[in-house]
Amino acid sequence: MNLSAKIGIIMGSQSDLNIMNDAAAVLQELDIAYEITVVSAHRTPDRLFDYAKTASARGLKVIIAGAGGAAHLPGMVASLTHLPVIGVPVKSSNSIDGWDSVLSILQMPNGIPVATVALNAAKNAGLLAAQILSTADESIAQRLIDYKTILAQKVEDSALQMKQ
Ligand code: RP5
Repeated sequence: MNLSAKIGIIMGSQSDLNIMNDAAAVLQELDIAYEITVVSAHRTPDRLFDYAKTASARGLKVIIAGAGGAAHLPGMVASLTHLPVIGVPVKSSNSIDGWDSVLSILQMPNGIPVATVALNAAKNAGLLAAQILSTADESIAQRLIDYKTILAQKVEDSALQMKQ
């Protein structure tokens, strides 16, 4: 456990790690402390309860939860904490083109929101989590501004190349 972690990244299975690593990578790039682990809603419900119930007291500010199939992990975590939860629908091997994961995470009933990113879009989940933290942290805000400046510069560079 990383006690200074501000963002918790969890996933339903180790098979989601390949996708969820994109969230970790962008947080590393932005120099934001995170913790990452596996918590299965249906295989380890007690672990899920413990993780979500202790998250805020452990210093986490945002939770990113990725899962595939009947992907109830993000919604269940959101039901157990007041922290913002970002859901990453993962296209698992038995999926119906990922729609199972997308709709399971996206279609939360009123009262328990999960901010859902696109299929397999763990990188955007990491960025969104950083943006939430940036509302109370000027240095993270500045790093996000720099990140976006670099993105824009890459487009300008490619436009220039096409012109030549
Ligand atoms: C979900 O089922 C996981 O989030 C994963 O995306 C999918 C398949 O899990 P494994 O059978 O590979 O463990 O619980």
